[in-house]
Amino acid sequence: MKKILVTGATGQLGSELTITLRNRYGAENVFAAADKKPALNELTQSGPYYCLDVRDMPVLNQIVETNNIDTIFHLAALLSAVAEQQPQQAWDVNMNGLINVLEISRMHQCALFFPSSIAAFGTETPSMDTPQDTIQRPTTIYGITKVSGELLCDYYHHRFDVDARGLRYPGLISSKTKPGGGTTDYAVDIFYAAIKSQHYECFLRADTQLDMMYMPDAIDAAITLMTADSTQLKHRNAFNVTAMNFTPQQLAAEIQKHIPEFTIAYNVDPLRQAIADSWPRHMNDSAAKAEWDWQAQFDLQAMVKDMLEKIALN
Ligand code: VAH
Repeated sequence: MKKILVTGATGQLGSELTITLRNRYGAENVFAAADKKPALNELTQSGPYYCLDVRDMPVLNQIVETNNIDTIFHLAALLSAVAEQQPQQAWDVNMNGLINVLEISRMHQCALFFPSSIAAFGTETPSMDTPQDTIQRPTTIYGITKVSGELLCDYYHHRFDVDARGLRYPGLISSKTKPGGGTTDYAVDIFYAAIKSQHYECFLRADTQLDMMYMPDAIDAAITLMTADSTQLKHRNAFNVTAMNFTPQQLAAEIQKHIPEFTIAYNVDPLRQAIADSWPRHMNDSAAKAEWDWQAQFDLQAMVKDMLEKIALN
């Protein structure tokens, strides 16, 4: 990877991935792009930044051609809950954006990273120890764009030899950029509430068990996959990866070990509860471990400690 483009660079994953890539590959070699100009911050001040709507093929092509981009981390997408409120827009951004990036990757021989999700599975998928290869009939528009994206990326690899690789991420937890419009956002919001008011009103049921991952592991997984020996990859789009598994009740109990006065209440959002209930409880990520040595570093205890320390400093 020499010249890298990150789309959706102002998002929860994109903002931290861009900074990490700039630290590793040189700020001048990592081009951040997002659909609107954010406030001047570490992202826009630490390296090149473009305003880009990924549906705008001529602008996307011009950015890739001008800068000799050889690797694209395509993160621009509407997340599950916000997508469910505007399914046509979600299909337009998530799928027309992806087909544009795949076409650009084909024309300019770029390697491509595509973030899929546990959302790519549905209620007929085995919910515990969810296999790498299994039935995928998601019931959300976000999940439909993710499984369609996986199939498109595999197609472009087999048909046009595009070096497309992807991960099925669980919920991501980060201290720098809040997520926008996801079903797992509670697992980030709860930390800010715990520090600010020692109380959090959770929009998912107390017993909603989901796979989760701390941002440093999510970034490490993306970069390790994209730099892995492609001859070792039996799967490509997209590897199951997970790091921990908990319910809101279990997360609250871990926070209470640090903030004893912290309390949680539950005000279930039917839309986001229905989305979460359609996802598996725990994925099997043995294929990622076998094919490119995936190994998470943060478990629930380590993540909670680090999150509280980092947010307290913000
Ligand atoms: C969402 N954070 O909630 C994303 C993610 C597994 C969840 O894809 O939509």
